[in-house]
Amino acid sequence: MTQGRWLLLVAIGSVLLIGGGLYSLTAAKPSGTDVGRETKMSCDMGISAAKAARGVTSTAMQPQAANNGTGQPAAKPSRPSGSAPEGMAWIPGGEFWMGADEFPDAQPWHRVSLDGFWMDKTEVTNGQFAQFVKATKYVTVAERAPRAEDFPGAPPENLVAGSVVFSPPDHPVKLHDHFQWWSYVKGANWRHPEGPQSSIKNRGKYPVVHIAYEDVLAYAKWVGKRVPTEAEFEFATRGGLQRKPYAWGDELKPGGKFMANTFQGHFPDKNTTEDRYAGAAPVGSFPPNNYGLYDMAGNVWEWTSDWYRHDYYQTLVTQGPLARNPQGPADSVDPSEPGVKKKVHKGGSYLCTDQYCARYIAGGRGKGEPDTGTNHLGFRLVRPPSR
Ligand SMILES: [Ca+2]
Repeated sequence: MTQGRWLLLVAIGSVLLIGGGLYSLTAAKPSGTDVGRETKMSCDMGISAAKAARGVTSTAMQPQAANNGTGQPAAKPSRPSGSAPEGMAWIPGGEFWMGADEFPDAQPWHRVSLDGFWMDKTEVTNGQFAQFVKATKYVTVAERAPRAEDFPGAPPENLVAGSVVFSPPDHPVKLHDHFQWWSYVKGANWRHPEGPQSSIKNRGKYPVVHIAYEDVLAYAKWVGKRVPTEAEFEFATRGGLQRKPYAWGDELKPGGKFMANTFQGHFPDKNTTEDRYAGAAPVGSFPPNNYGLYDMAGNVWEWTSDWYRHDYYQTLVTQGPLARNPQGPADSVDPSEPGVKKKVHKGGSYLCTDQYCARYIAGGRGKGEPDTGTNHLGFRLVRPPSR
């Protein structure tokens, strides 16, 4: 078990509201959400503040040129013959610029070369996950009661199955304390995304949420696919565009059109839902990118297989001008929560706004503990070509 889930369950000051089945963690230590844990990162202040805080790292470490000095060709981009696996798109591989101007942990920009792969066109849906559970009787992490021996010091009343749910205040709040809008809800899991009273009835086409990393691995094994690396996810997001801020180009809303499910209004208290969705949307509700992939930006965050280190890109550029099929660092470091191991999340969610998070930007990076799902985190998978 990771320290973060332990922190969540032993948090002094947790309040159990039996009637609502709600654990308020207002006075708790950081835990449980990828957005929430980012309060010490400048990128969480919104785009303008993030750019202002970018400082000295952005220009000094830029690689000099594409594919400079390697003398080796890029990965072969040819599409395998035969029909595509159901629901998957061919991502041709090749070289691209990876990074972002807006976030210190996404710098410097660096060149990456990838082999081609198949990728799910959409986030994995409730309907797809239900098939897996029906076939295997799998029980997700959020559905299991935490064991006392895994969480020494946790009050017994806190050892209940549940997950982290966005529970916004009804008034404006300062953005430094994410427990003002995140709560640990007893009985929240993929079948009950907002808690025991909610369900996924008529939400078969919505992305499955409250999925921990081991749940992703179990589904992947069953379906014969694997989790994308961070580089694969970002390459696929960009759809062949080079160094653009968004998966579709230069503007967040070209011609006034919403291209992704994000948050409009005043975060977190007033969601004006100009893009029609306050929460998750059915997969494929917004236009696909150049590779035919939907919701690579927004809707729900998605797991990748990489461990998160804030300085990983800085390390990569010291190892050569071109990173080939990078798999992420060997360990995890997040300065905002030292000692807590996290995986990289990509794509941002329906809660990302230019006031906070903003990681629907193609090079943005999120992060979260492997044992922690939320109601704005899901996944999709990839498959190498069969040769
Ligand atoms: Ca997504």
